[in-house]
Amino acid sequence: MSGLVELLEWKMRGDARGWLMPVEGDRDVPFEIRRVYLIGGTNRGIVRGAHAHRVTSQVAACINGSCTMILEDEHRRESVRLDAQNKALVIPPMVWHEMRDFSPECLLLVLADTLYDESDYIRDYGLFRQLAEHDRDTR
Ligand code: T46
Repeated sequence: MSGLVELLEWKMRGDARGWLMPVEGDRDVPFEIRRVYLIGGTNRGIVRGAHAHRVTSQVAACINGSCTMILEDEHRRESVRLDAQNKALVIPPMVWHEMRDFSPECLLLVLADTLYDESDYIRDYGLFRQLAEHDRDTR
């Protein structure tokens, strides 16, 4: 069984003037991008996320500072430190995710393949486990 953490390494193009990092839908992320959001101003002790999405796929990278992302599916719970602008994490649908240990000035960029829809969220952990285990049993 492969791991839950799938990282993408975005290419940074640099010259004497500094760097530029392009991110293109269907090329640098595994979907067409329909939504972009940024998360900032979060203190170290705060936990964000703590939900899964029914259908949305996302990719997240800390474009400043760092944070830890915890991922969980029906089989396993894994964590990864997002600590470089070009280190992007794939967050598939039906994966519980939490963000913790935000560094000062952390800026988390998230790209999604859907528009915002609250009904896509599973925010109840018990319900998430039930649905994930049901999916596994019917596969
Ligand atoms: C996720 C993790 C990584 C909107 O109005 N539009 C949006 O596109 C989003 C993402 C959120 N919102 C509103 C909904 C809430 O009133 O922004 C508020 C904060 O959202 P939430 O509490 O869900 O934020 P996080 O940091 O817990 O989770 C976010 C995303 O919502 C979520 O999809 O995967 O970051």
